[in-house]
Amino acid sequence: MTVNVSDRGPVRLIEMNSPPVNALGAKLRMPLLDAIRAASRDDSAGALLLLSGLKTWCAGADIKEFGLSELPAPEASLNAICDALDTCSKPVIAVVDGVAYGGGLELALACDYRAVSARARFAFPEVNIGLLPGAGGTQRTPRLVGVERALRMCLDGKPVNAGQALEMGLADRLLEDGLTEAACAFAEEMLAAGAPVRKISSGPGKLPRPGEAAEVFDGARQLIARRMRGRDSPELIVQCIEQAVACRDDFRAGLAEERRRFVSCLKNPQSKALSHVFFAERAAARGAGGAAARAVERAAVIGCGTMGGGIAMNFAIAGIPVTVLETGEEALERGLSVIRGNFERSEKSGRIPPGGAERSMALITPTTDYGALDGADFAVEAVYENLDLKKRIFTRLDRALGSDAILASNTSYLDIDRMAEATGRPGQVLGMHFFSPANIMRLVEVIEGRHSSADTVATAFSLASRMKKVPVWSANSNGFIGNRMLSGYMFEAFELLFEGTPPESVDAALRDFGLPMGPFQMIDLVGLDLGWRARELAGKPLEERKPGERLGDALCERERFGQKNGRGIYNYSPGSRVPEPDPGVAGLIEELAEELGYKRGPPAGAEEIVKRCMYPLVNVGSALLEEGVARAASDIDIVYVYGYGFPAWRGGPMHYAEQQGLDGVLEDIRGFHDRFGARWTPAQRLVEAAAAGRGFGEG
Ligand code: 3H9
Repeated sequence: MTVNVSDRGPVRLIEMNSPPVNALGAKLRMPLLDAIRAASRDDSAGALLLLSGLKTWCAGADIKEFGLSELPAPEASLNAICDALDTCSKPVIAVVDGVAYGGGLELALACDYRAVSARARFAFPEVNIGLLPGAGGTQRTPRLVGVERALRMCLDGKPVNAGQALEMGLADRLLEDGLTEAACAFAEEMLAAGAPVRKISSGPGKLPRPGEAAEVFDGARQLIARRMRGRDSPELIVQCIEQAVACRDDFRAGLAEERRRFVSCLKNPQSKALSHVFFAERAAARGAGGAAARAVERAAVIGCGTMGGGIAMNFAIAGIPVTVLETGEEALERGLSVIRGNFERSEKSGRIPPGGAERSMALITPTTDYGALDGADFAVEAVYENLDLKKRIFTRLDRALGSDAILASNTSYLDIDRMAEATGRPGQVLGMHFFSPANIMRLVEVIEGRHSSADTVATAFSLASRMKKVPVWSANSNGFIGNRMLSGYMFEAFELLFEGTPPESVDAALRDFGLPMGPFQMIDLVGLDLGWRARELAGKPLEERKPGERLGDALCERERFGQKNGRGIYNYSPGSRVPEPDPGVAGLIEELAEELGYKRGPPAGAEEIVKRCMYPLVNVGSALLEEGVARAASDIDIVYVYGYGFPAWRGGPMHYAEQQGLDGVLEDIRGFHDRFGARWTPAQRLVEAAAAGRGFGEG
């Protein structure tokens, strides 16, 4: 039974029971509505309690239903349930234990009172899937907690805890353990006191008069422009709350305005893309298969540079003691002071709780001695990209660590099998590719080598989840998923440059597409000198250097290293990150283009720039599927959204291509093939998917 009904004297208990999270799909909505209506009519029921039999109170509307072509019939909709609660003449108490998100929170708001456990969490995460609260959330919340808080909750989608909910008036009472008993006692107390029904919809509550909150709405719009560029639903959320104010004395009129905008969000491709990302993330996390993960109680990280330090922070944040090894005291001290600074900043900004920086630092033990790593059951190597060095480290780790320990490399492209073969435990070796800054970026590519055992892979997945990362499976192949795709993207961006399109035009077109920054801003941020020094160190012959690398060399030879010294592809005024085009660089590009034999032409338009830079992602992504390097197109989308800043509201490159229509994408790729040659040869997987008139499928 998805809804259980029972009585405690005059109190009617209605318990939702639809695993895993009480999503309000038709199979929960119908019996819930029946139970509420029956209790409303039944004279023996004095008060109603709305509870959950699961650890989640209610995750809101069933997102899967939004993919269906038909919207739920109005008589069985969530709005109908909220309406039934709203018109019930008896006090209804939502007893919230666990999360009440989205439609779940709207359900609670349609009740008269909200009694909560300490585990209660409230949020409107609709914005994360391109929607807005569509069952009265934008109308009831500002009446209950005011416009400013309502805007914040609906726009940031972040949960508020029980204490905050009580403080702001979203919840009325904190219940002790033994929740059902405590809730029944609360209901009886209310009945004895003759507590009234108290519908949020019945008056304006904390709504300001029209015009009074203009500044708050302006502030919200400024926030949207800064942080949510490209997304459509945030502006509609603001409009809904403005309508709540405009229709202050007419709740139903405001509700109708909300409904109209909710339906327009549902039809917007952004909500499909963001829902795709929601489910793709969860599907990717299942990529380990069915093997049981091993316990990880102590960890080791080799290297305390930018990546090693960030990875050590991840272990500490997950509560796992970690020993960090460096070659010398000085490097160790430098690395630790960066970690300390990062933790302190996180604490200051509220990303970790007070005292968290000190607690996390206490979990990190520095060492320069491999002997001190004994006892670690998981080690991550994070030194610079040199296969011989990495192999030597794996051999030393193999000797230093217990025979059960798992050894991972944070390499971004090197061969995991070669490292595995440098140990006596190749089955317990794999790749865990974190993204910089490793303590912030959520993506981790988990690289299964030829020898990696199933439980080794499962352990890496489980560890990534403990670190609150998003793990994605990849086979062991040069550049894995993300960097293999990135190289196609970067190559094309440089081609555009040499053909005559200025860097600022390429960057602007891709920013307008939704990327946080264009490729040339990114190179300046990372630093041109990194690649240059690596090429020089390796003695890479000139004729093997790609055109983009040749430009990097030329810029570095002129001491243009990027943002770090205020001069790269762009110039930067002191203390500014705003790129300013440099005529000298334009001249350098032109000279080099001539030397390399490019035919210069007029600058490409935004549409061509986007296609030239995005379609290599789609084509290489298709090849990765064909080769089995990636298992699912949705995994590729997750890599690009979480690792490379691809706009989530476009769903990732593969989803984007599907939305554009694969046959059209293929036609453009064939056109580029005619113009630019072999690098644009369409991947067979793309040709097949386009011919079949379907998407890339599940893998
Ligand atoms: C809405 O409410 C619109 C209304 O305003 C208006 C309507 C008219 N639907 O995350 P987990 C699945 S929009 C369908 O791994 P956790 C999830 O896919 C909705 N399925 O667990 C997974 O399935 P699987 C607004 C859902 O404990 C399983 O449940 N609400 C939904 O880490 C477990 O999920 C949201 O956006 C759903 N709503 O976290 C809430 N939610 O096992 C989104 C979950 O097959 N959900 N599933 O992979 C969440 O934030 C988290 O899932 C939650 C649990 C915190 C609830």
